[in-house]
Amino acid sequence: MPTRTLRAGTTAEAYLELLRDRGIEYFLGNAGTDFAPLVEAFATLEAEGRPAPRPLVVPHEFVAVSMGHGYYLGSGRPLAVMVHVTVGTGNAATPIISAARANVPILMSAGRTPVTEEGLPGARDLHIHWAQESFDQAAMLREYVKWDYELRTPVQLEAVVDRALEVMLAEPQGPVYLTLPREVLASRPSALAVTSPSRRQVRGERLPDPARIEEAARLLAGASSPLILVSAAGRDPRAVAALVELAEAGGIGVVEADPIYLNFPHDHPLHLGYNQSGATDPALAEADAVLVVEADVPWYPAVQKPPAGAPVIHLGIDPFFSRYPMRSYPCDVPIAATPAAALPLLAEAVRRHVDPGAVAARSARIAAEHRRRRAAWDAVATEQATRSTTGFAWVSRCLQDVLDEDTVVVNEYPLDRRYTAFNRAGTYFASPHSSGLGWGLGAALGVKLARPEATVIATLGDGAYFFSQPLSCHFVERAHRLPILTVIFNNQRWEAVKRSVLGLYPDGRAKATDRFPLSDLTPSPHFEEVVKAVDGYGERVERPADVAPALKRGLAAVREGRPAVLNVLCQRTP
Ligand SMILES: Cc1ncc(C[n+]2csc(CCOP(=O)(O)OP(=O)(O)O)c2C)c(N)n1
Repeated sequence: MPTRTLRAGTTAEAYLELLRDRGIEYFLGNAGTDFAPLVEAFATLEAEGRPAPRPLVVPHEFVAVSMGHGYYLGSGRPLAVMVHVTVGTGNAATPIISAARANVPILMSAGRTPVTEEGLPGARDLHIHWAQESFDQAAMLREYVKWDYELRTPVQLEAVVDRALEVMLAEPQGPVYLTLPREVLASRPSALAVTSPSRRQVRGERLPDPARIEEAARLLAGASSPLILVSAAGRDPRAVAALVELAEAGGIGVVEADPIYLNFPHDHPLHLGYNQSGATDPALAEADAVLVVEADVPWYPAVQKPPAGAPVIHLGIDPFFSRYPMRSYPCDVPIAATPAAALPLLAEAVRRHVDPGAVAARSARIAAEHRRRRAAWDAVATEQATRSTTGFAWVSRCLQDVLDEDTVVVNEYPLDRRYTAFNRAGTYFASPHSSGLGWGLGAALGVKLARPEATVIATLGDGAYFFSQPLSCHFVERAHRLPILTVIFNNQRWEAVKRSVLGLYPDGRAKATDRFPLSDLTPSPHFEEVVKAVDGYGERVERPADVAPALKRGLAAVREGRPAVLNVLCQRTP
């Protein structure tokens, strides 16, 4: 069995060397006094030319964890994040919730205040070391991580690191949390022998139950208006091609339900669009068999449900969303499997059962509806081009016009997919449905870290920009050479809050008086100035005609290596 000896001047050195051995390329840190052994270890490993993950300083924990999230989306590889004891963990909690709900693995770690009050190297020597101790530090994250543990002795190092990686990479994936007490990191073990490469492999697809594939195929093939609803299958780029194969095999229309990835090419004639919160969709009303693929909320039961007689099939790695406390969607046929593995099998079974004539007729009917919907969306975007106030649809359409093969968009929700066509897997990422605002900018930086050659654009509201720790993000852009274009859809309010009031109180006092306290963000800051603090490019954009040229200027700045921000004053409905 191949082994490697880690020289291990300290446990911290051994830890970093082991992480690199296990494929962790980046270590994003928001440091404190608990990091002293790690800072020393990084310096030692660098001076001695020994392997270690690349350390990147990130000035806010929210950004560091969001970057870890984006890095995984962009590369399919996890990285390590480390924060300062209890207080750093508190700041990291929201993006950890996002990673958990999106099944994104992150090796999340934090120091522990020294346990000993004297006597050991690393023992307490500051007032914080008493007040920062907690009875159960991991409790802050426990509901949202798959595993938590504390490294108690260097003897355990290999076992603990491999356990962390094994659990976070096993499906359904998710973040794990490892605490690292200062005395343990500072301890000086003798050399540690570790197995290398690791013998704790987690590779492998989850294959579906063949009986369920057969059952689902018969239902889809025998229906006259089958429908696919998909939200997150595109996390695995292979699933996009597999979904196309299935849709074509059965002549099945596809609606992306609050998609957080590109799941199905926008221009494909079987693409029927996007479910809109609060709106009904005739495609769902007419469906007589529904396949839900990786969608936690395929429809809003209070607004519209599939017809009572339509059988519902759920396909996904955990089609029951077992970690959600409550969720009651009917499920007649469960298919618990890796979508990229299950969808081709389902396509093949559908082909066996379906009448090719019916497929052709259905496909033609859906393609006509696809064209009709597309034309209506185009009309909305074009009409906004000549308004005096800029509309969200028009900004989205202008963005479409600057997309090229190498552009990736990270959307913290204002970009409307109806007006921006994404057609290739891995070119679009949106915020997880837990919606911990502030995720988008950090996630976009993570995508840029994963794909340095890509042009990365972050789209977010003025509300989300506030939440994103913007100066930390812009610092990271410059310090770590990760320039991206940030487009702020600035409607000068939290419109989601206002809309929820209108939804709940359609005839209420707030509407009648046009007063929506606690949702107004005026006077709106000169957001475009913030990025100038890191020598970036900022521009305020007011008129529809200025959007496209501003996007080109912003992208030109990014290509020169400068972070760029466009503060676009616009309204959802101009
Ligand atoms: C951390 C966090 N705090 C508060 C909220 C509640 N919230 C949801 S949407 C929203 C408004 C976001 O404003 P903006 O990004 O400008 O988008 P808009 O709704 O105006 O389109 C708020 C405050 C949240 N989702 N996350």
